[in-house]
Amino acid sequence: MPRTSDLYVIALGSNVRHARHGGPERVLRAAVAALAHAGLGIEAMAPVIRSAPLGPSLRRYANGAVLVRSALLPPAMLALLKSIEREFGRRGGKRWGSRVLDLDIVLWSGGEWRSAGLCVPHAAFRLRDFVLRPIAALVPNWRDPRTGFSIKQLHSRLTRSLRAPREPRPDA
Ligand code: A4P
Ligand code: MG
Repeated sequence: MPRTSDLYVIALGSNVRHARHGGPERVLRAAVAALAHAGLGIEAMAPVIRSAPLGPSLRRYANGAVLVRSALLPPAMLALLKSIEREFGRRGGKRWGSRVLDLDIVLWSGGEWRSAGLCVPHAAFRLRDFVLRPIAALVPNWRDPRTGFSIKQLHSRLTRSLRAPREPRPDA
């Protein structure tokens, strides 16, 4: 059967101003326009959130997510996302360093995909509030093919574990 319309959830992140588009939130909006211009069908966009940086960067991020429709298979989708990151001036650099635009494939309606340099669902998305929060607003009932939990369940489990008081150390 020809693939005519797979769905993808793409996460967007930015913590650097773009000379033309402006601050991180505007970068995300311009990136969604670029995804549409590249031929992806934009089904829905999650509200953009601001989040504290995970990792060495000091600047706060704007994070968001979009649900898109496309006939591309995951490797072709990744190549397209990388070309849009480059269009926005992102250069290969320090892992987790500040970036004008980061586009990650989080979920794909085909389920799981693994090939050189590509892992779908995204390897770390279950542990990141800045990824799960926008996605929970977008596709709360989408099931993670690996764990069977819905996005809403994954997000509330993460929120609970982040809030849970630490166990006292035995020697404390
Ligand atoms: N790759 C493998 N699977 C995927 C996938 N599903 N989607 C490979 C996209 N890429 C995937 O990514 C490195 C390589 O991962 C890609 O070349 C691709 O082959 P990258 O975007 O070039 O580098 P990176 O983003 O620095 O690494 P990584 O591991 O993707 O970092 P993350 O997970 O994107 O984290 N704090 C806040 N608050 N908000 C953020 O958005 N982002 C990061 C980066 C750190 N801290 C943050 C945020
Ligand atoms: Mg990335």
